[in-house]
Order: sequence, then structure tokens, then C-alpha cells
Amino acid sequence: MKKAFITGVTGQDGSYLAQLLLEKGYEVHGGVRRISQVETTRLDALGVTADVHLHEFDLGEPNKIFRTIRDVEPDEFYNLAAQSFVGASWELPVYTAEVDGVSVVRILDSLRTLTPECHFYQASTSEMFGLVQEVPQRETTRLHPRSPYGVAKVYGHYITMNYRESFGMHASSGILFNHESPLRGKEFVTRKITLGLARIAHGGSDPVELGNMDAQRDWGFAGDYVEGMWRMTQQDVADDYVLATGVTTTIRDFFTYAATALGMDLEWSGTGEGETATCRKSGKLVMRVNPKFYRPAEVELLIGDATKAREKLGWVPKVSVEQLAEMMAKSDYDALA
Ligand code: NDP
Ligand code: GDR
Repeated sequence: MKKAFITGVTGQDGSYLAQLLLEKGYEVHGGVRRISQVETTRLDALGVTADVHLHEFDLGEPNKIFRTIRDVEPDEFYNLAAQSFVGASWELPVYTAEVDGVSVVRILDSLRTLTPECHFYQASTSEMFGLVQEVPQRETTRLHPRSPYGVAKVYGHYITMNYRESFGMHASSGILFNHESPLRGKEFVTRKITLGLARIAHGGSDPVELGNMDAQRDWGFAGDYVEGMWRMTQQDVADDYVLATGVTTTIRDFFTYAATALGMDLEWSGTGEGETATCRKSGKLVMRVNPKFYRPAEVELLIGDATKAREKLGWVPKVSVEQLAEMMAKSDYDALA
């Protein structure tokens, strides 16, 4: 039985990946932070908490990283833990650099010492592309990150490549474009929209307040993306791969898809800070822009080219952005019923 260790197992991707690996017969271990109460809501939602071996683990503690790897001796190591909210990274730039950047080399170096044959996966991101250099973005596109989060992830990405090249380690990076699900954190825009609209559909009167409505993202379903992570670690030779749908959508259009799924027909008016959306039938204001959600520097357009993953890994995303918006909106609506 293969043993996998997942950092960030309590997060969105960690939970779906734990479920996938359990289905494939793995012994699954995961790291949880020492906080006042361990949060396993997502693992609970997928019904897998009891099957995952949970270890107290924090990326900020190098000795713990070393000891955990020594104790578990994993065959595969998935580094998914991160301060993953781009918006918070301007408030927490040094912490984000430590957790999302420097800790990657701590893991790699411990693996090199203790279990050099272990296959390693690093959660890299389309945020590394940042300012648009090429459309669509692929593995070879020049990086120009636009947030402290993106900058920290660039370090994690290159140190993964460097340990592969320096020490022959099986270390892969998945450059994943945005992927969402009903288990997405509530601060991310898709979930903020679906939760806000579900509350309105149940009679709530607070409109959803959003920032930049013109940003475009390539959104897929998290369940599809963890399958791609696993495929990367199964290859004979480690490499870096983009995972994306190849379809980009504005925040406004995602909002419309989610509203439509809940039976709301919207009327849009205004632009920029004055933009609003109203439900035609009820006359309710459902969205207004609040500049407090604007970012100091924005990534305006992300659209990925996953040709390499399709050709070499046989990976193809199955869920469209419209289906995703519907899945998330209905899940939030049902949970509030
Ligand atoms: P989440 O925010 O849902 O999960 C992050 C996980 O990291 C949580 O389990 C969290 O634990 C854990 N964590 C945070 N800080 C620490 C720390 N200091 N030590 C140990 N664990 C920590 O993220 P996602 O599941 O969405 O993303 C997974 C990874 O993929 C992240 O690295 C993210 O940056 C990256 N990524 C995500 C994309 C996406 O669209 N979802 C796209 C591209 C990359 P806790 O539960 O205690 O908070
Ligand atoms: P992102 O996701 O920054 O792409 O990072 P997020 O959902 O936070 O933002 C997407 C876009 O929506 C715009 N936006 C808002 N965003 C939030 N969160 N809240 C708002 O009110 C709002 N209004 C508009 C943002 O400006 C942005 O353009 C996610 C994370 O999962 C990262 O960890 C991951 O690396 C990348 O995706 C790929």
C-alpha cells in the first residue's frame, strides 16, 4: 500500500485529494495546524476524516517538517498548504513568503535527506503569470507575479525545479489555474458570490459587495484538478504542468451564471465603482461594487493552455464554468434551506 502525505489536508484541494487517494487504496496522512480547534469540516463533508491519519504539522516549524517526514516515510508528498488568499498577502507579506515560499525548500531538503525516492508535488499557481505576457498562458510563459502571494509561489516553483535538476528528485510543479467547489473558502470570489446569492434567494436583503468586476479567470472544478496532481506524481519523469480549462470568464459573468442557477434574472447598470445588479423580478439590489475589495495590483486576465497535461498526462477537465457556478450556488442554497 502506497503512503501519501498531504500538507493542507484540511483545505479545499487537500480534502478532495485525500478522498481520491483513499479511493485508489493509499494510506493517507495529512498535516493539521495546532490551532484552538482542528477544523475538519471539508474532510467531514466528503466523509473521509476517520480514514486520514492526521499529524500536527505547521509549515512554520522546520523541525516538525523533518520529524513528520522521518516518521511517516511517504512514497508521495503533496505540498498543498499555503496562505492561499491573494488579497491577504499584502497584509501578511513576510508570513506569506515564509509559508508559501521558504517552507518549500525545507520540505524538499528534508525529503532529500530522509526519503530521496519520494515523489513530490508542489502547488504552483497561475498567479505567478500575473501581468499578461502571453495569451493563453503555458508552462513557458514568462512570469511576472503581481502580489506577495504570487512572488512567494515563484520561489516555491523554482526551488522545486532546482531540487529536481540538482539532486534528481522526482519533484513536479502543477501550475494550476483557479479551481473551485462547494468546499471553496468563503473569502474567494466565486464562493462569496454563491453564498451571498443563496442568502438573497432565501429572503436575505444584503447585496453582495465585490471589487473588480472586469477581472477574468479560468475557473475549473477542484475535483478534476486533484486528479491532475496525482497523474503528475505517477509519471516516470517529473515535470511541470499547467492545469486549466482554456475558458476565461469575468467576475460579472460568473455572478450571472450563479444567479441564473437560482432563478434570478439580473439587470446590470453603472460602471466601475457605480456598478450594480438588480433582480428584475423582486427588484432587489443583489450586487454593488465596494472599492475596499480592489487590490493594490491586479491580475486582469488568466486563461491557461493545458495542452501538455492533456498530451502527457491524459488530463482533461470535465466541469464547465456554468456547471461549476450552478453546482456551487445550489449547494449553498440547499445548505441554507
Ligand atoms: P485552502 O486555503 O483551501 O487550503 C490551504 C490549506 O493550507 C489549509 O489546510 C490550511 O490549514 C493550510 N495551511 C495554511 N497555512 C499553514 C501553515 N502555516 N502550516 C500548515 N498548514 C497551513 O487552499 P486550496 O485548497 O484552494 O489550495 C491548495 C494549494 O493550491 C495552495 O497552496 C494554493 O496556494 C494552491 N493553489 C490553489 C488554487 C485554487 O484555485 N484553489 C490554484 C493554484 C494554486 P487550516 O485549515 O488550518 O487553515
Ligand atoms: P485569486 O482568487 O486571487 O485568483 O486566487 P479570488 O477568488 O480571491 O479572486 C479572483 C478575482 O476576483 C476579483 N474580485 C474579488 N475577489 C475576492 N476574493 N473578493 C471580492 O470581493 C472580489 N471582487 C472581485 C479579484 O480582484 C480577482 O481578480 C485564487 C486562490 O485560490 C490562489 O490561492 C490561487 O493561486 C489562484 O486562485 C490561482
